[in-house]
Formats: sequence, structure tokens, C-alpha cells
Amino acid sequence: MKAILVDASITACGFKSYNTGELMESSWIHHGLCSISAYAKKAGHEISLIDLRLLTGYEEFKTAIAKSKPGAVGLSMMSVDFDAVTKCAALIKQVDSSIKVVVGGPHPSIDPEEVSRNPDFDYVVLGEGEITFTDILNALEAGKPLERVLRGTPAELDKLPFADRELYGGHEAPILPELPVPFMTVIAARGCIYNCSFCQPAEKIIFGKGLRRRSAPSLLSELEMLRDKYGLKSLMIHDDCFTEDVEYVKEFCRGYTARGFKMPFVCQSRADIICRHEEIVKIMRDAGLYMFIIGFESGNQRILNFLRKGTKVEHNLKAAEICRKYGIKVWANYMLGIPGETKRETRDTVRMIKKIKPDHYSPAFFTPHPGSDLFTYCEKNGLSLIKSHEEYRRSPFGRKIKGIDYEFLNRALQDSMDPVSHSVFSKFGKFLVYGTAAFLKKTAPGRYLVEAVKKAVRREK
Ligand code: B12
Repeated sequence: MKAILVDASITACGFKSYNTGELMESSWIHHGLCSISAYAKKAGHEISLIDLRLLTGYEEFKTAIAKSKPGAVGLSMMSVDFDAVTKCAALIKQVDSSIKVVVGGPHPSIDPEEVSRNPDFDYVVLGEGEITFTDILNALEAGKPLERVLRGTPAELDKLPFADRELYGGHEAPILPELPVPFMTVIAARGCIYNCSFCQPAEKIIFGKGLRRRSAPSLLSELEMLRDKYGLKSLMIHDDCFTEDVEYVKEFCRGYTARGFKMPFVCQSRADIICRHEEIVKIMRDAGLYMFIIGFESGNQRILNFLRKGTKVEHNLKAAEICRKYGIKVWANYMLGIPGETKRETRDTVRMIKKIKPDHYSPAFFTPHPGSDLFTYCEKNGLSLIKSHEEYRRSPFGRKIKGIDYEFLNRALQDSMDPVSHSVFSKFGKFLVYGTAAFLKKTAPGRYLVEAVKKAVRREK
């Protein structure tokens, strides 16, 4: 069957934002859609992609659907994308009401009731989509009836074909401008063993309890394919925490070197793991690790406990020291304005970040995300100030919850960053959707991002 997948992640970047060599987030591929495509193509279906970030607006989307005449369209929805996805579904039905509209991804998995209320969605898939989306296409082709809300069948990860990057043409902008291109993102794991209250149980709901990870040889074979096909020169591993199984990391690093890779890579880790297993930092550095992205989150122990982060403030400080010792750059994720956080507790975070002196600051004002326990907590206690799905963004702008002095938070944010980073940040920060100001500062001369920001400002006007 002819089917179209839709990447509707325009909430942050807007239309006409894809792969203009600018904000990296606006050029990254959607691994869920790429995996669904690879699986469905293998089963004989004809799959293509409409990436809203490439289009000028919804009119162009409508025209593309009318031109292509698919039997089905699959839309992926995070909570922030709710409006864009529902708009697309309505337009598809306007073009031809017989086109079957399938929706899946984090938000339908987390809030199937809200999504199912919209009659434009013929099928709502909860959880993983490769097998189930293909089953839907098979059933539609055979004229077999299907339930409207379907629980996705999880796949055995090593048996899945590699992500179909051709959907996007294979190019992604590097997370750091100094990384050599072609840069690409990969993902090896589904789910997360940790239980942070600002995130979980979302991932348990989407991927089930625990964590499944592709074997190291499977991941390494994909990297070899990317080197042969695209000339891969640097990469980022998207896993929520790539280092949670140190034996896996060691196997990956041995294989990485044995297969002739020296290219720099970036991945996420945790402060407690870095402290407990300094040996893997050295092993990873020797293999090519360039930067760790670390969720330090807070410099106050009561807040870290409230977040169920499972780390200590001392871990945060020591982990940064260890990274410095091995020459690993640090990208610091941290949050200000957590429910119940006092000004003194916020200042603890500022003090900690100043001590850490990260290479890249990635601050956020706490934002309640659907699917997390803190979202439910904010709803129950009437704390949320969020009025539309589009505001479910982790960003250091705007007012997110009651009881927080955001003027104070803005000053704390400024205080947490070095002056150059903050001056760039305050000028362009609104457009720096993933990273922040230090990013511009460090790029000599940071041209592409500056250009991107200017373009974003023009678009905004
Ligand atoms: C990589 C990543 C990103 C990347 C790339 C995003 C992308 N397009 O996939 C970037 C950095 C851009 C990003 C941004 C954000 N992200 Co993010 N991201 C992730 C991360 C770590 C991995 C995603 C991934 O590739 N997973 C693996 C693939 C295979 O899974 P998947 O994409 O979910 O797809 C599977 C199923 O969901 C389903 N499915 C998905 N789409 C469809 C469509 C159909 C038709 C069907 C049938 C099935 C289906 O089938 C897929 C295959 O099994 C996840 C956490 C995680 N571990 O999943 C968070 C996560 C998805 N992100 C999250 C959030 C909150 C954000 C941001 C809002 C953060 C922010 N800056 O404020 C932004 C929003 C960007 C936007 N849309 O405007 C939340 C979403 C929660 C929610 N309630 O929606 C997650 C779950 C993290 C978390 N636990 O909080 N993110």
C-alpha cells in the first residue's frame, strides 16, 4: 500500500526550517518514523515522508497529500505537536475522507483518551509502531476490519532493519559546530531504568518497563553502514543514558576501535555513573567520546530527591571534575523553578553550575510534561500555567507553574552562566531550541547558528 509518514515537529522550529544548516534540532531525523518506514518497506509497502519543516505552510501540506493520493497517512505526535498533528489530520480528511489516518508516538501512548476523541484519527496506536503500522497497512489492503485503538507490538530490536534515513536524505546538523560532518544521530535503546519524576512513567508507558537495547554489534554494524554509505564523520547517540550498563559500553568501545572508528561521538550519561565508573570515561575518551550530556538538574539535595534523580550534589560536582580530567566536554542540563523550590534552593543550583563551568549550558524552567509524575502533581495541585499543548516545551522562557517568581528565575539563569554565554543567550536564546549560548560563543565564528538565528528572527517578524 502507498502510505505517507508525517514529521510534524514544527512547534519549535516552524515551517521552512529543515536542514538549513542551522538549529540542529530542526534537522534531526525522527528515529521512530525511520524505523517504521524501514519495517513497512521491507514488508512491501511504498512509504514516503512529508516533513513539515520542509514546507512553507499547511497549504503545501494539503497539496502534497492531494498529489500523492496515499491509502494511509501515519502521523507522529509528541505532546507539543498535538495542534500541528490534529491540523494535518483535518486537512487530510478535507482532501479525501477515505484516506486512513493513523496516529502514534508519545502523546497518543500517554493520553489515548484525548487523542481518540478526535474523529479524524481512524487508528490510534499506543506504544511501538513498526509491526503494528505494517499490520494496519496489510489489513487495509486486504479489507480486513481493525480495532480503532491498537496496542503496538514491541519488536525485537536486533531484528529490525536499520532506520530508513533516506526518508530525510541522510543529512543532520551537528550538535556542536566543531564536529566534523557528515554528522548523524543514532539510537540503541528503548525505555529507561531510572525513575525521574519529571519524565517517568512516560517511557514505561511507551516502551514498557525496563530497558531494551540493541546489541553492540548491531549498533556498530549500523555505524559501518553509515560510514560506507554517507561517509559518517561524527555522531550522537540519543539513548536517554548510554552508560547505564558499563559492560555494554566497554564492548561498544572495543568494537568501535576494532572496526577502525576514531570519529568523535556525543552521548548522555549520569553524574553518579561517571563517579562510580571513572574507568569507562577513560575507555570512552580513548575510543572517541567528545562530550557527555549530563542531567545535573539541581544543586540542592532536597530537590534532587524530589525529582527522584537518584544522584547527589557531590556526584554532580565530581562528575564534572572527572570529565575535565579526561578532556571530555560537558553539556549541562539543569532546571530552575521546580515545584516547591525556594529561592535558596535555586541559588544552590546557580552555585553548582558556576562551579561546574560547563562547556555548554542547557537550562530550563521546569515544565510539566504529560506522562510524568510531576505533570500529574502539578495538575492535582492546580499549579500548571500551561494553556496549550505547544507550551509543553523544555525551555527557560515563559511562566510554567504557579508559586515561582520568574523574574527571580531570569536573574538566577543569568547568574548561572558566564557573561558572554548569557549575553548571546539573552539575544538569541528564544531561538536556540536545544543548546544555548555558549554554543555560539565557542563556534569560530559560529556562523551557521548566527545566520540561523537571524533567519528565525526574520521569520518571527
Ligand atoms: C531523540 C529525542 C528527541 C530529539 C528528536 C525527536 C524526534 N523527532 O524523535 C529532539 C532533540 C529533537 C527532541 C526534542 C524534544 N523532545 Co524528545 N526525545 C527524544 C528521545 C530521547 C528519543 C526519541 C527516539 O528516537 N526514540 C526511539 C524511537 C524508536 O521511538 P519513538 O520516536 O517514540 O517512536 C516509536 C513509538 O513512539 C511509535 N511511534 C512514533 N511515531 C509514530 C507514528 C505512527 C503513525 C505510529 C503507528 C507509531 C509511532 O513507534 C515508534 C517505533 O516503535 C525520547 C525519549 C525516548 N527514549 O524515546 C524523547 C522524548 C520523545 N522527547 C520528549 C520531549 C518532551 C521533547 C521536547 C518537547 C523537549 C523540549 N525541548 O522541550 C522536544 C520537542 C520537539 C518538537 N517536536 O518540537 C518526551 C516526549 C513526552 C511527551 N509527552 O510528548 C520524550 C518521550 C522524553 C521524555 N520521556 O520526556 N527529542
